[in-house]
Amino acid sequence: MTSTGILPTYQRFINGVPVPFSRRSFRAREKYIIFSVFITFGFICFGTFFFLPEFRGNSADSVYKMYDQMKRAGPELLIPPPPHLEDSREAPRLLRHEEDALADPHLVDDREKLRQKIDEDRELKVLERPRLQRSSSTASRPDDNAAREDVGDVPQEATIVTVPAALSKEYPLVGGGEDADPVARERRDKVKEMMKHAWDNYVRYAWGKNELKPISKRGHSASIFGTLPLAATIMDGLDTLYIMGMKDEFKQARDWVANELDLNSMASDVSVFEVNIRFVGGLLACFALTGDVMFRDKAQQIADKLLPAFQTQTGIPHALVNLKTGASKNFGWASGGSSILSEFGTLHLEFSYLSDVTGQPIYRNKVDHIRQYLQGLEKPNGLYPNYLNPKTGKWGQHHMSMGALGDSFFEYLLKAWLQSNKEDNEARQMFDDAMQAVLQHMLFTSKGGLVYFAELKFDRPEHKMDHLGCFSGGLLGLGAKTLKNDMSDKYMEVAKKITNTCHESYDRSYTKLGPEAFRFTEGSEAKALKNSEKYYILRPEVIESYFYMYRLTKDQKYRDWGWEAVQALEKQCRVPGGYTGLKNVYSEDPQKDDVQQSFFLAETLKYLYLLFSDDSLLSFDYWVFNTEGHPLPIKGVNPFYREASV
Ligand code: DMJ
Repeated sequence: MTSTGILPTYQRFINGVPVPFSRRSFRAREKYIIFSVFITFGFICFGTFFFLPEFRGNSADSVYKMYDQMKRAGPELLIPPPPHLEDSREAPRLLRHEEDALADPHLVDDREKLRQKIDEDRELKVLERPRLQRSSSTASRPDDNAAREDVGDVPQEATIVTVPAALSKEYPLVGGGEDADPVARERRDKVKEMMKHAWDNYVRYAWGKNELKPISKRGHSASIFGTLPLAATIMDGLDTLYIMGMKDEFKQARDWVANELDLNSMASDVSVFEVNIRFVGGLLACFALTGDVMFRDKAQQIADKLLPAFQTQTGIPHALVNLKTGASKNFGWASGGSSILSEFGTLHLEFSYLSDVTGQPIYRNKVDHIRQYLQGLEKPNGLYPNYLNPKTGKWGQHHMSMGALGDSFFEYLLKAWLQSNKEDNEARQMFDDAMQAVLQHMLFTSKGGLVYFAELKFDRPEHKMDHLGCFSGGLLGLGAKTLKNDMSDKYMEVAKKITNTCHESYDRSYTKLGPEAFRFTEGSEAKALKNSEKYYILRPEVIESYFYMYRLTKDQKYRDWGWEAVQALEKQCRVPGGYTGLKNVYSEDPQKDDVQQSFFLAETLKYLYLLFSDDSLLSFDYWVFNTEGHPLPIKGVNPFYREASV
């Protein structure tokens, strides 16, 4: 017997001579085997249906249920949605047959009503354009004139008026900022073109979804947004579009928020912190910039959905909340059910501002309570651990970090003081005290002379710095420039050195983009060692520090470093469908992660644009940026604050 195929074949002999194998049909035994295989296969395929849970019940409804679930999951799971970039910008139009039907004299009334309805829908409620008043404290600021020019000559009192959409061009202009240097202007134009590329592709392939997969050309959602498409990229991108003067794109995004953002469909666990900094922060920034009360109202509706997370024994909020049921909980991995410092400590700017623009104290009360709770706790060596148990009110593991899990808590102490026009002295004091401890226990200098913040794990330093921690250069610079005290010189010195180290982490990679975390060991400095730390996901923190440090020092090198980053982003991360992160910044041909993060539009591109603008655009004298790069006005000096009259 020889076996040359799937089925056994038999060599036949006639008189001992092998007969060439030339028959055309199967013999009976082979037919039997083939038949059995087909029967078995058919039985398995068909029979499986009876074991599927959806088919166990006898109702035909279950088929529809399944179809419905697939629809909700999003058809682009199977097929990418068709492009609708152009036509979605059009105003609603009647179809031809609708026009014809309405031509019937009996339907003239209906037609009128329909037109009226369309017109009403297109009306916007905006606050009138505010005028910057020169207070004695700001009278001599060099950029005062530029800021006054931006907002024009308008009534001082901000009152609510209703104006037709046609006048929406009358949103107060917060734009301009063209630098005197032609090179900076050219570079800024390039950044705007990058924003257009990122945005247009999001619109084309992932409109309404949280983020874009620029290579697969479809929507993407990280677990922080729960399972539903909440359009994180729209929320995060809106104010960048506005600042860059991309009016059509802004209008389209604004209309999506007004008409499509469906809070009642949000039956999903989301991160309180992420929803606050991206959604509430993004919408409040747009309210401040435009006066369009729709933004304020949406921000309030979303913040209201976060409030149940604060119902814990201590009032320290949980990390996750279900937007429909209000059930809240913490991440299982966080030190015995603890809440995380950088999360519950990064609500203050948005919640305080929301109280002021709505006249509802509840939001500020919540964050003031967190502040008071922290004030009452003993801090080990003056340091704040990353974990706090909301049930027992005790610190969890004593891990401290200026990067992940700690970072923006420190940022919001300084910025709460700035947002209050330097009246919230408690916040400034807490910032200075915390920084003193951090500088004393967590600041190190490598053998090669690089300064960095290490992490502490039960008093033992781990000589590793996160990309996330690189925001601290800009933060310390801001701390140094906004108050002259006995810490300010040290702050500025460290700010420069940290920003330099973070630049080194970029410069020491093949791609000229920095890793997620870098270490300082005997043989290697400012480089990632573990494979799991070598990725770059379009994060902003290093560029954020370049922006702050350029504004604060006017040292040209920060602009040059920013331009290096632009070139690296273009070379390594730009693809025809948008911008992607990289899996290994040290690789000559890095694999791409196929995600365009929403913070790339909110922060990375915004900070680059501002880096190449002059100081009049979102001046530090009038604006403070939340941790997601959304500008919020400073109380008392910036008439865009738009406080509710109570
Ligand atoms: C952003 O969402 C915010 O900056 C946040 O504070 C932490 N990091 C991401 C971007 O890296």
